Amino acid sequence: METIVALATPAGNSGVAVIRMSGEKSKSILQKIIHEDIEFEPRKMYLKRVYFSGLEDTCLVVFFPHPNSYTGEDVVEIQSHGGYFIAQKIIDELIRLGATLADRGEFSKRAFINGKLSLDQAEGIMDLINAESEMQAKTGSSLMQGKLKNFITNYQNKLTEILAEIEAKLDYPEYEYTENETSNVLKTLQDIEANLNLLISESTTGIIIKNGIKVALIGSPNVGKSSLLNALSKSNKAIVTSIAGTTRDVIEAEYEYNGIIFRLYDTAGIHESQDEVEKIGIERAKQILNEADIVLKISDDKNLCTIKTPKPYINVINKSDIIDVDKIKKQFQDDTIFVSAKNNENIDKLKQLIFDKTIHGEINTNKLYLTNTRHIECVKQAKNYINNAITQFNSTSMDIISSEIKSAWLALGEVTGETNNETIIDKIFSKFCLGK
Ligand SMILES: Nc1nc2c(ncn2[C@@H]2O[C@H](COP(=O)(O)OP(=O)(O)OP(=O)(O)O)[C@@H](O)[C@H]2O)c(=O)[nH]1
Ligand SMILES: [Mg+2]
Repeated sequence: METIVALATPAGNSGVAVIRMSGEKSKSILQKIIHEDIEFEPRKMYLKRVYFSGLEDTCLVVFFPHPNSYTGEDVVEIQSHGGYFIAQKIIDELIRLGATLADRGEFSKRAFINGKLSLDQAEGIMDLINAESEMQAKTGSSLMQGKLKNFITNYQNKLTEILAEIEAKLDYPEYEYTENETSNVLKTLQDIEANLNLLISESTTGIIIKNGIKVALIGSPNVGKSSLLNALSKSNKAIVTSIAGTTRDVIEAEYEYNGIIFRLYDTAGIHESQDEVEKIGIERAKQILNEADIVLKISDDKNLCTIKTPKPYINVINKSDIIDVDKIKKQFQDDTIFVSAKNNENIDKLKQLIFDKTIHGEINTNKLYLTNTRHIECVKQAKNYINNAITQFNSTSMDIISSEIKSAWLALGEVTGETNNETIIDKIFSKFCLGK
C-alpha cells in the first residue's frame, strides 16, 4: 500500500502546522527529508532541520511504528512552522521522496481496515471534530470510545449464542425442543427486541443532539424578527432597520442552550406584498415555516401574528420596553411571552421556553443515543428481523427462525462495519476532512 501524506491542521497561517504520513516508507522518507539516517525512538519528539525546495525549517518530528499508531501503519508527524506555503512545500518534497497525497479520510479508513477502529468509532471521530455543542462533543466522544460498538457486539453475541443452539439442533431433525428451551430462546429474542426498540425510540433525542432544533421566526414586517434573531444568537447577523420589508432572504444564526444547538431562521415579514423581491422572500418564509421544529410567532403591539401552523409554536410579543404589558396581557393566552429584543429583556426566559417545548424528557449524557441515521437504519433493520423471528416463532420451522436471526446479526454488523460493503465504506470516509 502507498505511503500517504496530508496536512492534518487547517491550511492557513498558524503557530504550527502538522503534516502526517502513514505507510511503510514513512520512516525512510523522514530520514531523507532531515538528511539523517537515524533510528527514531517510538513516540519521541525530535527537533530536526527539514530540507525542501532549497529551503529549510526547524521542525518537531515524531515516529509511531506500527501497529501502535492511529492507522496501524508506520506513521510520521512533522510539526513545521505554520503557514500555508511552508507546509505545502514540505508536502511537495515528501511526495517527491515517494509519498502520495492522501484522499479525504484515508488515514481513518486505513485505521478501520487495520482493525484500529470500527466504522461507528471512525464516525464518532468526525462527529467530535464537527461538534458545535457540548452534547455533540459528548455523543461524538462516546461513539469514538466504542460505546455503541460495545452495545452492538453484546447483542451480536447474544444472537450468536441463540444461533449456535438452534443450529446444533438443526443437525438432528428428530430433536424435540422442550418447552423450557423454546421459551428461553423466545425470551432472549424479546429482550433483545425491547432493547433495540428503546434505542430506536430514543434516537429522536440523538438526532436533536446531532442536528439541533430549527426555530422559525415568523411575523408581520417590522415587529422585530431580525432584532430577536440577533438578541437570541448574541450576533449582528441580521440587518435591522425601521423600514418594513428589510429582510428578504432567510437569515440563519444559532445559539447553544443546555448543550443543544438551536438554529434560528429569520424570514421576510409575511403580508400581502406587490414587491417582486419581497414576494419571493415571503414564499421562502412559508417554506421555513414547514421545515421548522418550532415556530416563534412574533408580534408587536400593532401587528399581531395570526399565521396558523400545525407545528409547536410560542406567541412572542416584542417591544415590551415601549408597550404597557400589564394593560394588554389579559388579551393574550397565558403562555404568551413578552420580550424586548432591543433591551435584551426576557431573552433567556424565551430560550428556556423554546427548550421546554422542543426537548422532552431528560437528556442523560451517560446514556447511549443513536445520533447517526445510518446507525438508526441498521438497528431498525435488525429489530425487524428479530420481530419476524418472534412472530413466526411457534408457526414456522427453526431454520427460517435461524435465517431471520442471522439477518439481524448482519444488520447489526453494518453499524460497526463488520459486514459493510466497500461502496458504503468509501462513502462514509469521503465525508471526512483531509489529513484525518
Ligand atoms: N422599542 C423597540 N424597538 C424594537 C425592538 N425590536 C425591534 N425594534 C425596532 O423595530 C424596527 C424593526 O425591527 P426589525 O428587527 O428590522 O424587524 P423585522 O420584523 O425583522 O422587520 P422586517 O425584516 O422588515 O420584516 C427597528 O426599528 C427596530 O429597532 C424592541 O424590542 N423594542
Ligand atoms: Mg427583518
